[in-house]
Amino acid sequence: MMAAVRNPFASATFARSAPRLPDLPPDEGRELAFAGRSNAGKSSAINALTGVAGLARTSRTPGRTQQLVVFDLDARHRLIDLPGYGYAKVPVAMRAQWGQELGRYFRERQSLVGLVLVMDCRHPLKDSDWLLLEACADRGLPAMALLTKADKLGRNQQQTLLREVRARLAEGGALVAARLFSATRPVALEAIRNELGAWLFKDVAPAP
Ligand SMILES: Nc1nc2c(ncn2[C@@H]2O[C@H](COP(=O)(O)OP(=O)(O)O)[C@@H](O)[C@H]2O)c(=O)[nH]1
Ligand SMILES: [Mg+2]
Repeated sequence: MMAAVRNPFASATFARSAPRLPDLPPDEGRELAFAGRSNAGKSSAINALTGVAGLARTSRTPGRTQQLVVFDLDARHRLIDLPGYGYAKVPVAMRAQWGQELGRYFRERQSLVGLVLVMDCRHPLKDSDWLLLEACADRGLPAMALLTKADKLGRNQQQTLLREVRARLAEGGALVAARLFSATRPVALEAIRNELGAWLFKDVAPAP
């Protein structure tokens, strides 16, 4: 009999909201960051991956709360929900400040082991997404592009999109795995969990 497959993220609990970088937990242990444009489906992806309904707050209207949200898996492993970017209604000064904070987070955070870049599959790889991928590449950190809301596309469209995104990533020289994802109709959820779990709990390079 096959052993039941354990979800490496099932133990996630809300730990804290951090308005600024100094409010994060001490830079020890290992953490995986989730980033993406506002409304891309970041919170929904965290809920689907952890299997903890309502863990990360989802919303129909892009929020203005620009905070880092920390979810603990155990004393040494965390998920970080980074503030969404690209939301026009956030005041320009605030956006600029957050851009700098995010940049600093990616440059300096030692416990960061990888990025999950959540993108609405209908609007992939915008400029701000590339900035984050470049920040990861600069440090040799692995990233996974989650092309979410895949349920909005037909099967053929999904495969075409995946091929296009992979080609663009390869062209950009990025060390990035691209996966289709849907929070409402989970596809390959277990494989994605295991892949990300390996980054967080082991020290392995991502598959292309
Ligand atoms: N159809 C569909 N809707 C989704 C999916 N993921 C998120 N959404 C919806 O997209 C909106 C924004 O999602 P949310 O997770 O709050 O995005 P965030 O701002 O990136 O955290 C919400 O109305 C979600 O219900 C998905 O995979 N499929
Ligand atoms: Mg969110």
